[in-house]
Amino acid sequence: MHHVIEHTEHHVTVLDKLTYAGNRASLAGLPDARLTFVQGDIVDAALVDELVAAADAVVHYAAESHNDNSLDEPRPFVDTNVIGTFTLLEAARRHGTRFHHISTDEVYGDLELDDPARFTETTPYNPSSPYSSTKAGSDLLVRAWVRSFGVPATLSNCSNNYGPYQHVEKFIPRQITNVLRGERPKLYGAGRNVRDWIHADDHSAAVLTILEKGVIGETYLIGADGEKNNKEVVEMILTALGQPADAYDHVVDRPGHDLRYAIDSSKLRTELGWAPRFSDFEAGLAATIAWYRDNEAWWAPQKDATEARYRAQGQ
Ligand code: TDX
Repeated sequence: MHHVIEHTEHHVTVLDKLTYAGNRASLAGLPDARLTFVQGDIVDAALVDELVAAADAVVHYAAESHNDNSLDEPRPFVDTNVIGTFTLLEAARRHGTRFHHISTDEVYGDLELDDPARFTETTPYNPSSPYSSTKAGSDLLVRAWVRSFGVPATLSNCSNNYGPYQHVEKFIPRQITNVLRGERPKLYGAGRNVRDWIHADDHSAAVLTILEKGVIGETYLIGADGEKNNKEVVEMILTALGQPADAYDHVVDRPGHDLRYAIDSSKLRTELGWAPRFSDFEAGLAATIAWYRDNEAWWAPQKDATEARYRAQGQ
């Protein structure tokens, strides 16, 4: 959103349900003339139809996205991620609207820690969690709507995002805000799991590139060669905030916890000419820490409820 407003002339209509994860304050400061905000649900077919009828393109970011929540209560994931995507696709089909579907590398399952392989666009789907299985299902719906109905859609599957405005349930902002509040970071299991980190601005730039230059029906993997294990990341956060690098707790592991994700984004780089701007993870992390330090009013209202939910799960 911020990226599109800053880098294009487009008018943007945001459709957001404002669940626990939504925050109207994330749009504060953006120019009113460029932005329309609609509170609503992507499974509301009448509302979706009205909005899609008036749009040149739909970029479908809306999802229930947190694995831990999907293990606790899967139903909203099926409703929003599967039925919601279906509802948007049907509207795009009726109006012939350009559609871009945002998805995740988790649809490919996980890799062994010592496997040199990375995910590519041809890796077989093998999702592990209720969350990733609903995202995999939504991807397949998009592919079928391209093939069967000619919906002009592209897809992208991105690795783990970090940066400003990320809900404090996610790994990096949870640990930053814990330390800022004098709490110890919480590492699931031994902390050896590897995630492939990309700055959210790089993800946004990639999506815009695909929207402008992507080939209809194609999938593009988005990643910035940012593999790190969780223990390394926690140690970097603690060090950056002036704490001993080992001042964290190990907590109960996530059931079915995917070991490693890693993206090969060659197709996007060579065919569409995209490249990440945040290649220095430590610098991007430092800027993210500074943002959370300066924006406590944005995250404080979410923090207690998030930690209460984690405590109930022993995490
Ligand atoms: O407190 C924590 N401690 C911890 O060790 C939390 C919240 C997480 N973790 C671990 C679990 C993962 O190995 O950190 C890693 C990252 O966890 P999440 O932030 O929950 O992300 P992940 O499960 O990898 O999924 C994220 O990236 C892919 C997003 O939530 C998904 O929506 C996206 O599709």
